[in-house]
Amino acid sequence: MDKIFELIEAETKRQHEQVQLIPSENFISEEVKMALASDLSNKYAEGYPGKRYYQGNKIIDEIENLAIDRGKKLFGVPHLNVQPYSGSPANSAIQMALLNPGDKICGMKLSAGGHLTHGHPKITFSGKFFNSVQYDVDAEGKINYEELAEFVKNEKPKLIYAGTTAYPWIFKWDEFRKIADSVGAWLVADISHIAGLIVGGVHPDPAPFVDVFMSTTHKTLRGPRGAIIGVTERGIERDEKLATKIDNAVFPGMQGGPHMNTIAAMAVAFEEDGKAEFKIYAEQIVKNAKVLAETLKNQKIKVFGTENHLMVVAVGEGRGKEMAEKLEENGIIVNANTIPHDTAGPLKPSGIRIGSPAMTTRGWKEKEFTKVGIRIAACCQGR
Ligand code: DSN
Repeated sequence: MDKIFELIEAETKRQHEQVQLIPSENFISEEVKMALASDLSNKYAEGYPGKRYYQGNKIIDEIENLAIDRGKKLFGVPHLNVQPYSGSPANSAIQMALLNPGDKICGMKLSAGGHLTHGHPKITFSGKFFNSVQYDVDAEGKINYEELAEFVKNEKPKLIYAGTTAYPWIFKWDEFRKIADSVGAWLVADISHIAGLIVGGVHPDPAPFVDVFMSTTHKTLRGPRGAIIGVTERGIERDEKLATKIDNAVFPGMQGGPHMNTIAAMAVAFEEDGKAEFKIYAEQIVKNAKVLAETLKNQKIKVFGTENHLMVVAVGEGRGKEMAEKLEENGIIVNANTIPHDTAGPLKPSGIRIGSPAMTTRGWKEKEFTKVGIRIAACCQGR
């Protein structure tokens, strides 16, 4: 056997033998996997359905239209682009569509749980080409909406991100809307982490409040690695050309040929995400995360969260990486993460981030999450 297949087999075994608690990871269905490994990978299809630059795309058009229709229904939006290769390219395309170089962009600080592509200064596309201002969270890791309103009124950004990678609380979309309206800013939701919770009905839906949203499709949505950009009714009311601007920014603005195997796999996942079983899955994700957080708190561990699928756990100043490695030795996979107002900095963070989506897919319930919580606490406390 080619060495690469031996390695793939070894990785599959690792994924199933260890406890996977990285909140952004999940397990895809066999059907999603079949679409990903299909001959669609062979086809070039630059352009959009009905407007391709290459011949031989009639079936491809049907596939992309099916993915779009299923996604639009799932998220209740009038326009959806399914071509972004992943979350960072999707955010870059949104910024290209809505901003000019040097415009002011506002996102949550990375150390507070925000994402690199939401204006992290200096080293990212969004922080280098735009004038970035960043908001923080309070001592409990929550957004203070009054302070954010003041901050935005002073800074007057052109685009505001509501979205995070390590935020364990429910977003107040209506507050974000009021704040964006106070300065006439575009409001963009990055729902990459919580999209599955939204379509599963356990987190409020941003669509009535934001202009645009984006999401990766491989986290709580349990689809392939890829991303979508949705344009809402509100966004189109504000600018009737918004959908075209977004599409043009994705292709030809940022990308070339779409990955049609990924788009077909998204269509499969969207069908799965619309089923009644998926709602039960989404509810169980939140129940499991809550039980895990409570178990850790009962062991006198400082936990930020949780109202969703993840929590950030303080493990001692600068000791996040060391603790993540120790947990790995015990078969538990998490990632080191900054805690709110971390004094040790992002390269030596003081926390770990833990999430429930993957093990919930594997059938774990409260009993298993309580047990693993006790094990994690013992590791953190050197027992
Ligand atoms: N890497 C993703 C996560 O783990 O949350 C965000 O891009």
